Amino acid sequence: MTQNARDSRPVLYHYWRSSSSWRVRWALSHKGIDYTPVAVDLLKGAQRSPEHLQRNPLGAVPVLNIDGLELGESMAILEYLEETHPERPLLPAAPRARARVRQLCQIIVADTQPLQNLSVLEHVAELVSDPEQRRPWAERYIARGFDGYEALLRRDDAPAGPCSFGDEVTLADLCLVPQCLNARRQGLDVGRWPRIAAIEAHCLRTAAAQASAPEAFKPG
Ligand SMILES: N[C@@H](CCC(=O)N[C@@H](CS)C(=O)NCC(=O)O)C(=O)O
Repeated sequence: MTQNARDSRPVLYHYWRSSSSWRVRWALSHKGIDYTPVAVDLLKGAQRSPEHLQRNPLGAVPVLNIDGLELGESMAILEYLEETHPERPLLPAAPRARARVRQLCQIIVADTQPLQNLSVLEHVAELVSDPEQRRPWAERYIARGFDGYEALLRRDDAPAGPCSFGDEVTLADLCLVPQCLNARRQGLDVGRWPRIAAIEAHCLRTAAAQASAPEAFKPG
């Protein structure tokens, strides 16, 4: 890697309303890392362009170009930022606590969001033509994920505090709050999960959440 590549400002390929992109924008804002956002218009299929497939063969955002590394998968990006910019940590210090935060992240990142992302819903629409019949698909998987997340928050060993894991914002919140927006877009009432709704309200009052929120990147 050349020194120039290491020194240059990171470039984030993202889409304003993508929850996976918001996770990364939020981490960059939280850690005070200056970056250049480049929009990839998912509604126009720009994620499947040869140019973007070169960046990420899965045809998805986000992709962060940082330190000469072109990195896809939001969790890989978040962990890289955490390791290279440990200031304002987004993971607690103790291994047991870190493991719990990562478990919460995976409920959203692995077991909820992928089941209701754009390409999956487009495919479901090809298979089921009636919108009323296919609507429960996304609802079902988001509700399943939120039920599990809320149950973990209610366990006796969960630390008290306004965030998913105690008092400080962690990677778990960066995964959860954007998924709340997805839930509403799919017609769910997030109030069904009172702890999740309270965490969302708390986090949305932070400067980094607001600076990275979809509305701040909405085109035109
Ligand atoms: N596991 C990936 C998921 C990325 C993902 O699903 N991105 C969505 C936007 S939130 C996307 O690019 N969808 C494009 C498509 O489905 O065609 C990550 O965490 O980065």
